[in-house]
Amino acid sequence: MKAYYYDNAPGDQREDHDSGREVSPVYLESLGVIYHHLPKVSDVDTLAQTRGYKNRDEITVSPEKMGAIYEEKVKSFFHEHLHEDEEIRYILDGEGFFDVRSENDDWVRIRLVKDDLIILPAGIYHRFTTDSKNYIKAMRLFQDEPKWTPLNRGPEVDVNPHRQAYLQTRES
Ligand code: KMT
Ligand code: NI
Repeated sequence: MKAYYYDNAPGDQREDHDSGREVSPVYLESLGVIYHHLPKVSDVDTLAQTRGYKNRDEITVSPEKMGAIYEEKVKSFFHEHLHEDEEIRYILDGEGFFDVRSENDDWVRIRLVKDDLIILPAGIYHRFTTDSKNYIKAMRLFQDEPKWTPLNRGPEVDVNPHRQAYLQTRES
């Protein structure tokens, strides 16, 4: 894992876009974003159990797996959105970027590689992309009835109760 401010330069979303300003795991925690490096899947099982996660699946995001829809999918993952539940991703292979909004509404880019696990809190605005290698395999963990609908950023979603609850937690 490496986290840094996104440079906002034009160019493909899959490039590094590293501004050179690093972001620490402690700062990520202040945003409610939790990171673990877990080489043992049994540790993922424990974390899932502790947080009440009962289901999981695996997704491979690559042109080989997705074919013609790959480019479209990558673009759709990159639309800024939030969820009403937390989002847990465990990287099984390859690498990719999760971008999350900082307190000042800047993008913080989190580069995840194999064995990295990230927990994004409900209500945080974020987006995802593969990197220039165009390959990531990830485990997605689900609670009982997750509401996975991505809610795209906009005036209505800004006042969503889960968004408001997130902002309150972040302030405290
Ligand atoms: C997400 O939440 O955008 C995804 O699930 C993308 C694929 S998982 C690395
Ligand atoms: Ni998401």
